[in-house]
Amino acid sequence: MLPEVRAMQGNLRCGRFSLPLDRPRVMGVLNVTPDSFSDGGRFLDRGSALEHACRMLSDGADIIDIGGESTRPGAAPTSETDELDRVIPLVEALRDECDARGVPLSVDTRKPAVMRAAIAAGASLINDVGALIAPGAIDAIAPSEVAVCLMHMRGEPATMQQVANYNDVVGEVKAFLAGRAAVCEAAGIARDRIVVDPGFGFGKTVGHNLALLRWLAEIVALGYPVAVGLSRKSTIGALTGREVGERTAGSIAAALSAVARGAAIVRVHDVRETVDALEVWRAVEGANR
Ligand code: HH2
Repeated sequence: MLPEVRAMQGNLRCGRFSLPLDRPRVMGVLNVTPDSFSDGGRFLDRGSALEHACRMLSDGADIIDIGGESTRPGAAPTSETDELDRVIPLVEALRDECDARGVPLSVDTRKPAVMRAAIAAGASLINDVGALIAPGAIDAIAPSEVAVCLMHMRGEPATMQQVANYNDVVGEVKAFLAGRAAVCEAAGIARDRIVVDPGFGFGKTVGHNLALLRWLAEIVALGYPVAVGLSRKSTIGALTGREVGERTAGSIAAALSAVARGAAIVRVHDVRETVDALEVWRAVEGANR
């Protein structure tokens, strides 16, 4: 995608930040869960979570996304109390450092109570893999100034791979995201606060994920900034034959494929490597002759 076309994506309004989307942005993942598929248990201890967040900031993350519930295929739900206990103290602890660096904090949650507490604690973006479907979720966001990421998922994490059936995966995901964005706008969430995400791996086979990536420009054509999360996912494992800890190169190839088709935000575990890869990609895209 040409730099001048990307500049037309404007700014994402998220709380006290306005994030220019004239270049692809890197969202660093911080999972404070015992069971996340790639980093479960590693950052449950507050000290290691903060250390990892600071490392991602110095590695060039543009957004930090804190999650207190795993949504990997087959994951069991987390209680509201556990999620609040895991996430809110981290938002409070990271807020000043992130503010100083101009980096919005995102909270990855499906629960309205966690959304409200996260916003009160200083989060600027709510990343909801359930696209604000939970009763009360839209009401938790609408009166605030935060941005929201609406992701497509079919079914629930515990069972979603059993319902991975589509006639036209790209068209169906696009229609779902357009519908959810319209509902949010009608409820008072302005267009420049909305990000959409096709939800790679959420009720999708390898073939579905590849089709969504190849035709990502159709989702971009909706006119909302598009976020993608392919980092270390099982599709990368299926294509490369690599275990979770060895999927960085494959994940970067997927991230570059996505930004080349117009993705505005890439949600990744390997921030430094992705930032480097995007620097090279951007230099090529901006070259003159
Ligand atoms: N993927 C995961 C979690 N949240 N949010 C968005 N917007 N897009 C994604 O693709 C996405 C997401 C799953 O990855 P991860 O957080 O690493 O694992 P787990 O759910 O097991 O914690």
